[in-house]
Amino acid sequence: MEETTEYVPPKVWKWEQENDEGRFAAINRPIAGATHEKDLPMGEHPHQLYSLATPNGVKVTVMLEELLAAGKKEAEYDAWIIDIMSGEQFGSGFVAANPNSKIPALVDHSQSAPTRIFESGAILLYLAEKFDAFIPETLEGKAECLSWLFWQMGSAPYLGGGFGHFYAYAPEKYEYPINRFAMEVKRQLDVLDQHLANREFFCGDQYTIADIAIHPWYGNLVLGSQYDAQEFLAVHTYTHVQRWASGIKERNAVKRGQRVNKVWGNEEKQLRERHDAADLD
Ligand SMILES: N[C@@H](CCC(=O)N[C@@H](CS)C(=O)NCC(=O)O)C(=O)O
Repeated sequence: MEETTEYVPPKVWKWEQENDEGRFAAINRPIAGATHEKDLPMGEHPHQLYSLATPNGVKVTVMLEELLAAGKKEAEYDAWIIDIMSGEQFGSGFVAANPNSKIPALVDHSQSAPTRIFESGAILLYLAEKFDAFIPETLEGKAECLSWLFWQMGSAPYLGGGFGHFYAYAPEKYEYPINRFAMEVKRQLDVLDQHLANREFFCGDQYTIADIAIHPWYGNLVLGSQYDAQEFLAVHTYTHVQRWASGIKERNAVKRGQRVNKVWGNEEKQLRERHDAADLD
Protein backbone atom coordinates (compact mmCIF):
# COMPACT_ATOMS: atom_id res chain seq x y z
CA MET A 1 0.00 0.00 0.00
CA GLU A 2 1.25 3.51 -0.82
CA GLU A 3 2.43 5.45 2.24
CA THR A 4 0.86 8.85 2.77
CA THR A 5 2.21 11.80 4.75
CA GLU A 6 -1.15 13.54 4.69
CA TYR A 7 -2.25 14.84 8.11
CA VAL A 8 -5.33 13.14 9.47
CA PRO A 9 -6.80 15.19 12.33
CA PRO A 10 -7.51 13.12 15.48
CA LYS A 11 -11.07 13.05 16.82
CA VAL A 12 -10.15 15.51 19.58
CA TRP A 13 -7.30 18.02 19.21
CA LYS A 14 -4.55 17.73 21.85
CA TRP A 15 -1.85 20.20 22.82
CA GLU A 16 1.43 18.51 21.94
CA GLN A 17 3.78 21.14 23.25
CA GLU A 18 6.96 19.10 22.74
CA ASN A 19 6.22 18.64 18.99
CA ASP A 20 5.79 22.36 18.27
CA GLU A 21 8.84 23.44 16.24
CA GLY A 22 7.53 26.84 15.21
CA ARG A 23 9.25 30.12 15.96
CA PHE A 24 6.55 30.93 18.53
CA ALA A 25 6.53 27.48 20.19
CA ALA A 26 7.63 28.87 23.57
CA ILE A 27 4.68 31.29 23.82
CA ASN A 28 1.86 29.49 21.99
CA ARG A 29 -0.69 27.84 24.25
CA PRO A 30 -4.40 27.02 23.98
CA ILE A 31 -5.41 28.53 27.35
CA ALA A 32 -5.82 32.09 28.60
CA GLY A 33 -4.83 33.75 31.87
CA ALA A 34 -1.70 34.56 33.83
CA THR A 35 1.17 32.09 34.18
CA HIS A 36 2.98 34.06 36.89
CA GLU A 37 2.57 36.95 39.31
CA LYS A 38 4.14 40.18 38.07
CA ASP A 39 3.00 43.75 38.60
CA LEU A 40 3.30 46.24 35.76
CA PRO A 41 5.75 49.13 36.22
CA MET A 42 4.26 52.61 36.55
CA GLY A 43 5.73 55.94 35.49
CA GLU A 44 4.62 59.50 36.11
CA HIS A 45 2.62 60.31 32.98
CA PRO A 46 -1.17 59.85 32.62
CA HIS A 47 -0.78 57.25 29.87
CA GLN A 48 1.05 54.05 30.70
CA LEU A 49 1.69 51.99 27.59
CA TYR A 50 2.82 48.34 27.74
CA SER A 51 3.99 47.36 24.29
CA LEU A 52 6.63 46.38 21.77
CA ALA A 53 7.51 47.92 18.37
CA THR A 54 5.62 45.37 16.26
CA PRO A 55 3.14 46.75 13.68
CA ASN A 56 0.33 46.66 16.28
CA GLY A 57 2.48 48.33 18.94
CA VAL A 58 3.77 51.02 16.57
CA LYS A 59 0.22 52.17 15.77
CA VAL A 60 -0.12 53.45 19.34
CA THR A 61 3.32 55.02 19.77
CA VAL A 62 2.88 56.81 16.41
CA MET A 63 -0.55 58.08 17.54
CA LEU A 64 0.86 59.37 20.85
CA GLU A 65 3.78 61.07 19.06
CA GLU A 66 1.35 62.60 16.52
CA LEU A 67 -0.80 63.95 19.36
CA LEU A 68 2.24 65.48 21.07
CA ALA A 69 3.44 66.94 17.75
CA ALA A 70 -0.04 68.48 17.33
CA GLY A 71 0.42 70.28 20.66
CA LYS A 72 -1.69 67.96 22.85
CA LYS A 73 0.57 68.12 25.89
CA GLU A 74 -1.72 65.89 27.99
CA ALA A 75 -0.89 62.99 25.64
CA GLU A 76 2.44 62.46 27.47
CA TYR A 77 3.20 58.81 28.08
CA ASP A 78 5.52 56.21 29.51
CA ALA A 79 6.13 53.26 27.19
CA TRP A 80 7.26 50.06 28.89
CA ILE A 81 8.53 47.08 26.98
CA ILE A 82 6.73 43.74 27.11
CA ASP A 83 9.01 40.99 25.82
CA ILE A 84 6.46 38.67 24.20
CA MET A 85 9.07 36.07 23.23
CA SER A 86 9.88 35.49 26.91
CA GLY A 87 6.21 35.37 27.94
CA GLU A 88 5.86 38.73 29.73
CA GLN A 89 2.35 39.07 28.26
CA PHE A 90 1.30 36.29 30.64
CA GLY A 91 2.30 38.17 33.83
CA SER A 92 -0.66 38.89 36.17
CA GLY A 93 -0.34 42.70 35.80
CA PHE A 94 -0.38 42.56 32.02
CA VAL A 95 -3.29 40.12 31.94
CA ALA A 96 -5.25 42.56 34.14
CA ALA A 97 -4.59 45.25 31.49
CA ASN A 98 -5.36 42.90 28.59
CA PRO A 99 -7.06 39.54 29.28
CA ASN A 100 -6.13 38.59 25.71
CA SER A 101 -2.36 38.70 26.58
CA LYS A 102 -1.26 40.63 23.48
CA ILE A 103 0.52 43.94 23.15
CA PRO A 104 -0.35 46.81 23.02
CA ALA A 105 -2.23 47.64 26.24
CA LEU A 106 -2.76 51.15 27.57
CA VAL A 107 -3.80 52.28 31.05
CA ASP A 108 -5.05 55.86 31.34
CA HIS A 109 -4.58 57.24 34.86
CA SER A 110 -6.09 60.64 34.07
CA GLN A 111 -9.66 59.36 34.59
CA SER A 112 -11.49 59.00 37.92
CA ALA A 113 -10.38 55.35 37.98
CA PRO A 114 -7.51 53.88 35.93
CA THR A 115 -8.97 52.95 32.54
CA ARG A 116 -7.52 49.99 30.65
CA ILE A 117 -7.80 49.76 26.87
CA PHE A 118 -6.66 46.80 24.81
CA GLU A 119 -6.77 46.08 21.04
CA SER A 120 -4.74 48.59 19.05
CA GLY A 121 -7.80 49.80 17.10
CA ALA A 122 -9.71 50.50 20.33
CA ILE A 123 -6.70 52.39 21.71
CA LEU A 124 -6.47 54.56 18.58
CA LEU A 125 -10.18 55.35 18.74
CA TYR A 126 -10.01 56.09 22.50
CA LEU A 127 -7.13 58.53 22.03
CA ALA A 128 -8.72 60.15 18.97
CA GLU A 129 -11.93 60.78 20.93
CA LYS A 130 -10.15 61.85 24.11
CA PHE A 131 -8.08 64.46 22.25
CA ASP A 132 -10.50 65.18 19.43
CA ALA A 133 -7.80 64.63 16.86
CA PHE A 134 -6.99 62.46 13.83
CA ILE A 135 -10.66 61.57 13.38
CA PRO A 136 -13.12 63.42 11.11
CA GLU A 137 -15.70 65.65 12.80
CA THR A 138 -18.79 64.79 10.75
CA LEU A 139 -20.79 61.58 11.17
CA GLU A 140 -20.17 60.70 7.49
CA GLY A 141 -16.45 61.37 7.88
CA LYS A 142 -16.31 59.23 11.04
CA ALA A 143 -18.18 56.43 9.27
CA GLU A 144 -15.55 56.30 6.52
CA CYS A 145 -12.66 56.55 8.98
CA LEU A 146 -13.97 53.81 11.27
CA SER A 147 -14.75 51.59 8.28
CA TRP A 148 -11.08 51.68 7.26
CA LEU A 149 -9.89 51.32 10.85
CA PHE A 150 -12.03 48.20 11.32
CA TRP A 151 -11.02 47.00 7.84
CA GLN A 152 -7.44 47.02 9.06
CA MET A 153 -8.26 45.20 12.30
CA GLY A 154 -10.15 42.49 10.41
CA SER A 155 -7.78 42.17 7.46
CA ALA A 156 -4.29 42.31 8.99
CA PRO A 157 -4.54 38.84 10.60
CA TYR A 158 -4.68 37.44 7.02
CA LEU A 159 -1.46 39.31 6.28
CA GLY A 160 0.34 38.59 9.57
CA GLY A 161 -1.15 35.39 10.95
CA GLY A 162 -1.78 33.93 7.49
CA PHE A 163 0.64 35.10 4.79
CA GLY A 164 3.50 36.30 7.03
CA HIS A 165 3.34 33.22 9.21
CA PHE A 166 3.48 30.70 6.36
CA TYR A 167 5.80 32.68 4.03
CA ALA A 168 8.32 33.86 6.61
CA TYR A 169 8.01 31.97 9.92
CA ALA A 170 6.60 28.44 9.53
CA PRO A 171 9.24 25.69 10.00
CA GLU A 172 8.65 24.49 6.39
CA LYS A 173 7.24 26.12 3.24
CA TYR A 174 3.84 24.68 2.34
CA GLU A 175 2.35 25.59 -1.05
CA TYR A 176 -1.32 25.47 -0.08
CA PRO A 177 -1.38 28.12 2.72
CA ILE A 178 1.20 30.35 0.98
CA ASN A 179 -0.94 30.38 -2.18
CA ARG A 180 -4.15 30.94 -0.31
CA PHE A 181 -2.86 33.84 1.77
CA ALA A 182 -0.79 35.43 -1.05
CA MET A 183 -4.00 35.55 -3.11
CA GLU A 184 -5.89 37.27 -0.27
CA VAL A 185 -3.10 39.74 0.56
CA LYS A 186 -2.81 40.76 -3.11
CA ARG A 187 -6.57 41.25 -3.22
CA GLN A 188 -6.35 43.44 -0.10
CA LEU A 189 -3.50 45.47 -1.62
CA ASP A 190 -5.63 46.02 -4.71
CA VAL A 191 -8.53 47.22 -2.51
CA LEU A 192 -6.19 49.79 -0.95
CA ASP A 193 -4.60 50.74 -4.28
CA GLN A 194 -7.93 51.40 -5.98
CA HIS A 195 -9.14 53.44 -3.00
CA LEU A 196 -5.99 55.56 -2.86
CA ALA A 197 -5.96 56.21 -6.62
CA ASN A 198 -7.80 59.50 -6.16
CA ARG A 199 -7.27 60.35 -2.48
CA GLU A 200 -4.23 61.50 -0.54
CA PHE A 201 -5.19 59.56 2.60
CA PHE A 202 -7.78 56.92 3.43
CA CYS A 203 -10.43 59.46 4.38
CA GLY A 204 -9.64 62.09 1.74
CA ASP A 205 -7.25 64.91 2.50
CA GLN A 206 -7.16 64.37 6.28
CA TYR A 207 -4.57 62.08 7.89
CA THR A 208 -6.48 59.98 10.45
CA ILE A 209 -6.31 56.95 12.73
CA ALA A 210 -7.19 54.85 9.65
CA ASP A 211 -3.83 55.79 8.06
CA ILE A 212 -2.06 55.32 11.40
CA ALA A 213 -3.49 51.77 11.68
CA ILE A 214 -2.91 50.66 8.09
CA HIS A 215 0.60 52.06 7.58
CA PRO A 216 2.63 49.74 9.87
CA TRP A 217 1.12 46.71 8.10
CA TYR A 218 0.38 47.38 4.43
CA GLY A 219 2.59 50.48 4.19
CA ASN A 220 5.62 48.60 5.46
CA LEU A 221 4.75 45.66 3.22
CA VAL A 222 4.92 47.75 0.03
CA LEU A 223 8.00 49.60 1.30
CA GLY A 224 9.76 46.23 1.60
CA SER A 225 10.18 46.14 5.38
CA GLN A 226 7.69 43.38 6.13
CA TYR A 227 8.36 39.64 5.55
CA ASP A 228 10.90 40.34 2.77
CA ALA A 229 8.07 39.63 0.34
CA GLN A 230 8.30 42.64 -1.98
CA GLU A 231 9.36 40.63 -5.04
CA PHE A 232 7.08 37.66 -4.35
CA LEU A 233 4.01 39.91 -4.04
CA ALA A 234 5.17 42.33 -6.78
CA VAL A 235 4.47 45.23 -4.42
CA HIS A 236 5.82 47.77 -6.97
CA THR A 237 2.58 47.33 -8.93
CA TYR A 238 0.55 48.99 -6.13
CA THR A 239 1.72 52.47 -7.05
CA HIS A 240 -0.91 54.42 -5.10
CA VAL A 241 -0.25 52.47 -1.90
CA GLN A 242 3.48 53.09 -2.43
CA ARG A 243 2.97 56.84 -2.87
CA TRP A 244 0.80 56.98 0.29
CA ALA A 245 3.20 54.81 2.32
CA SER A 246 6.32 56.78 1.31
CA GLY A 247 4.70 60.08 2.29
CA ILE A 248 3.65 58.86 5.75
CA LYS A 249 7.07 57.32 6.39
CA GLU A 250 8.59 60.83 6.26
CA ARG A 251 6.42 62.25 9.05
CA ASN A 252 8.51 63.12 12.09
CA ALA A 253 6.00 61.61 14.55
CA VAL A 254 6.02 58.35 12.56
CA LYS A 255 9.82 58.18 12.70
CA ARG A 256 9.72 58.82 16.46
CA GLY A 257 6.89 56.37 17.19
CA GLN A 258 8.57 53.59 15.21
CA ARG A 259 11.61 53.69 17.53
CA VAL A 260 9.71 53.32 20.81
CA ASN A 261 9.95 49.86 22.47
CA LYS A 262 12.19 48.70 19.61
CA VAL A 263 15.02 46.37 20.61
CA TRP A 264 16.10 44.94 17.24
CA GLY A 265 17.52 46.21 13.94
CA ASN A 266 19.61 49.35 13.51
CA GLU A 267 20.79 50.39 17.01
CA GLU A 268 20.33 54.09 16.30
CA LYS A 269 16.64 53.46 15.69
CA GLN A 270 16.05 51.60 18.95
CA LEU A 271 14.57 52.95 22.17
CA ARG A 272 13.80 50.31 24.79
CA GLU A 273 11.54 52.47 26.95
CA ARG A 274 10.20 55.97 26.58
CA HIS A 275 9.53 58.19 29.59
CA ASP A 276 10.22 61.65 28.24
CA ALA A 277 10.12 63.40 24.86
CA ALA A 278 13.88 63.96 25.21
CA ASP A 279 14.45 60.18 25.12
CA LEU A 280 13.78 60.38 21.37
CA ASP A 281 15.65 63.62 20.62
N1 LIG B 1 -5.77 42.49 17.50
C1 LIG B 1 -4.70 42.79 18.41
C2 LIG B 1 -3.49 41.94 18.02
C3 LIG B 1 -2.34 42.15 18.95
C4 LIG B 1 -1.23 41.14 18.69
O1 LIG B 1 -1.38 40.18 17.93
N2 LIG B 1 -0.10 41.37 19.35
C5 LIG B 1 1.02 40.44 19.19
C6 LIG B 1 2.27 41.21 18.76
S1 LIG B 1 1.97 42.09 17.27
C7 LIG B 1 1.33 39.78 20.54
O2 LIG B 1 1.27 40.41 21.57
N3 LIG B 1 1.64 38.49 20.52
C8 LIG B 1 1.97 37.77 21.71
C9 LIG B 1 1.29 36.43 21.77
O3 LIG B 1 0.62 36.05 20.81
O4 LIG B 1 1.45 35.74 22.78
C10 LIG B 1 -4.36 44.27 18.36
O5 LIG B 1 -4.43 44.85 17.27
O6 LIG B 1 -4.04 44.86 19.42
